[in-house]
Amino acid sequence: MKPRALAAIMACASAVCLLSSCSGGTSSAPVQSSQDSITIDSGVDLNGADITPTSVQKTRDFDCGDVNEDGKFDLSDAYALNQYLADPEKNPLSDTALDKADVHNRGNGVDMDDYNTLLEFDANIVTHLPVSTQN
Ligand SMILES: [Ca+2]
Ligand SMILES: [Ca+2]
Repeated sequence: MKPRALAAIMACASAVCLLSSCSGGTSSAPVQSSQDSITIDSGVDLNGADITPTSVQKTRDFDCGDVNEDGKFDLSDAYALNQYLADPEKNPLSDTALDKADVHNRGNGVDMDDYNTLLEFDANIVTHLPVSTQN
């Protein structure tokens, strides 16, 4: 097992060496395969984050998260809450909107946690609103 693992590391290391040392080299095949494995390694997380959202089923209790009260949830709701948090006097929200904006630990009012939760819901990191971190 160990020699095999070591061989894999050596192969990987030499591939990296090839990559870094062969700018202008004539053999493109080894570089090609190295780039492929690097792409896969670094792309799994990125792709996972990007691909997962399209297949995620998101749910909301009542009209939770619809801060701008247009009947649906999107990034503009997070924006509306952001504007309110930045300057409540200049960008007031109705009591109903504030209730819908309280998506994180409902009942504790609106703060940056609610805003972040809206962003996470939009990005499919959170799949259900509201969110509670209290037991
Ligand atoms: Ca909305
Ligand atoms: Ca809250």
